[in-house]
Amino acid sequence: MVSILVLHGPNLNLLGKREPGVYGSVTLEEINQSLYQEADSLGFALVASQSNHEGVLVDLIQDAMGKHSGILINPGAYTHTSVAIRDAIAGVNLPTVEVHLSNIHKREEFRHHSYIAPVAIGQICGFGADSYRLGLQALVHYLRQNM
Ligand code: CA2
Repeated sequence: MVSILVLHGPNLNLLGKREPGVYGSVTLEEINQSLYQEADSLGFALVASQSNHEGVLVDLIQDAMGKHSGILINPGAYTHTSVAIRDAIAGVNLPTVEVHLSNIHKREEFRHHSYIAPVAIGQICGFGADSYRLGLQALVHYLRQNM
C-alpha cells in the first residue's frame, strides 16, 4: 500500500494541552487519529511522528526514502528558520505538502517567510486541525495523478 509520512515539528506535542486560544483544543493524538482514518478511507497507509529536534526531523525525512511516497509536514517554528529541513526535503525529492494550523501570513512578520514552501508542492494554513486533513487530501490527489 502507498504510504505517507506525517511529521509534526517542535511544541506541537503540546496541542490541546497549553494555549488553546492560539492553536485550539484538539490534541495531536486526535489529529493523528483523524489522519489515520482519512488515509484509510483513501486507501493509503500513514505513519505519523513528532519531534522537538531539528536533526531528528532531518533523519526522519531522510529515512522516508524508499518507505514513503509523500510527506505531510507541519514544521512548526522550524518553518521560519530551518535550511536543514528544507535541504532534507529537497534531497529526498518526495512530494511534500506544508501545513499550518494558523494562517502564518496574518500573524507576526517573522512567521510570513517559510524556508519550506519553495521545496513543497503547496502550503495549506489557517484552517486549524482541518489544515492537516486538507493537506492529506491534496497530497493524495497529487500522488494519484503523478505516480
Ligand atoms: O500554525 C502552525 O501550525 C505553526 O506551525 C505552529 C508553530 C508556529 O511556530 C508556526 O509559526 C505556525 C508553533 C507550534 C506551537 O504549538 C503549541 C501548542 C500548544 C501550546 C504551545 C505551543
